[in-house]
Amino acid sequence: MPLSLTVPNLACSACVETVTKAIQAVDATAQVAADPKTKAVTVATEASEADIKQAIAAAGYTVA
Ligand SMILES: [Cu+2]
Repeated sequence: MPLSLTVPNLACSACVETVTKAIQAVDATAQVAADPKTKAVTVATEASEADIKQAIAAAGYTVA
C-alpha cells in the first residue's frame, strides 16, 4: 500500500524533484507522486515509512 504523506513546504516543481530524488536515493524503484498545490506526496515503495520520512527531512523538507 502506498504511503500518503503531507509535506507543507513543498512549494514548486523543483521541490517535487528534490523530494523525489531523495526518496529514490533510498529506494530506486519507488514511485513518487507529489503535488505542490495540495502538498500531498504519495510514495509506492518497499522501504519503510520511517526511512522515507527521514530521507525527505534530510533533503530539507518537513513531513507533517
Ligand atoms: Cu520548490
